[in-house]
Amino acid sequence: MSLDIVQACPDTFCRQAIGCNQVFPCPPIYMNLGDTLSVTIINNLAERTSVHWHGIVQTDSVEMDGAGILTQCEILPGGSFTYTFTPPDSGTYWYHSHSSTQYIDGLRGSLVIFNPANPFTYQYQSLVELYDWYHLPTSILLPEYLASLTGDEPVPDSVLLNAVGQSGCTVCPYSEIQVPHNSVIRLRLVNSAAMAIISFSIDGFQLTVIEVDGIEVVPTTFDVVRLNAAQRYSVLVTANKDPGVYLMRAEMDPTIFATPPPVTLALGHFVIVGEGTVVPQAPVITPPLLNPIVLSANFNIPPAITNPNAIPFVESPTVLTPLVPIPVPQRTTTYPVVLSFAPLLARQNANAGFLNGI
Ligand SMILES: [Cu+2]
Repeated sequence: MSLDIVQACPDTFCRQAIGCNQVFPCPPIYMNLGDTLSVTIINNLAERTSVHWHGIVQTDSVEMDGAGILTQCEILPGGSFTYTFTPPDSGTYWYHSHSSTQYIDGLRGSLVIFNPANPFTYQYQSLVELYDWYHLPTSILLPEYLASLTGDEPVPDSVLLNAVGQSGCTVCPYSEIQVPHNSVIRLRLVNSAAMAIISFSIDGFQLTVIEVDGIEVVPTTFDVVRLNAAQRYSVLVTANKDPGVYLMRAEMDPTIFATPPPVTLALGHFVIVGEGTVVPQAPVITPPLLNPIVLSANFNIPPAITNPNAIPFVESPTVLTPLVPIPVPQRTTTYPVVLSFAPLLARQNANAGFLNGI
């Protein structure tokens, strides 16, 4: 797979971006559990690179993890490197540059590992790739960010749903997923954003979560699934409404940015196709839900610690349960580990802190 600078206009604004094999966006990779993945990266960029396989357990193949500088020397401009590994788990993953800010410029894609013993029932599947999109390249954004005194991260210009968004357009493009009437489709949601928290929903349909970051879970139904950057969920959707066009929504949470992004919503078309029926072109208008059931990762902030000898371990409660629970290993040996944390400080706008004084 070659890495190339290409023209990209995913939300109708055109800019230079990183593509793969001369194409933006970079392609998804599909494989079966048990297969060996072998990808040769040919670096046609003018800078060093590396490609990380996000979420893949690399127990016996650490040198293939793709964390530039940490697990390998970066791939020089004009150079190449072959990643070869056999993932131990099925599920929905993604790959991205692990060098500088290249993935925000486009070096990202999805990695799907099919489970031959799939326990769920569905007839179709599709990826739903979600990420924030910047109209300026990070070669401009990063120096600006590091030079600013506010520490505010760059604000994205729009959000993309399967590499299509709507920004300042009157005739806008929409991504499309087609599904036959009355069938069940598995949507593999991937948030490969730089920063954005993105909520996904389909007007008038419920989403039944069956996978979280490669772990199959007991099917649980929601109206909206909210993904933090790098999270993945698989959801089942039953196409049991009349053939027609329904709206998929990818909505960025504007509150994490210093100023709200100019565009926070990307729409896509979820098209139910009936045999012998002509699908109406206009999207079906569905009234918004008053109390949508939202799945959201829960980040609990531990209570203030007053007794240094009694540090509470706070687990995040979750409404999801693994399909095959893996018991916590029995404790056989106790290793005391002392960790001390010093407050964060701003250094060249990179958030920094001290762990055990380092
Ligand atoms: Cu990653």
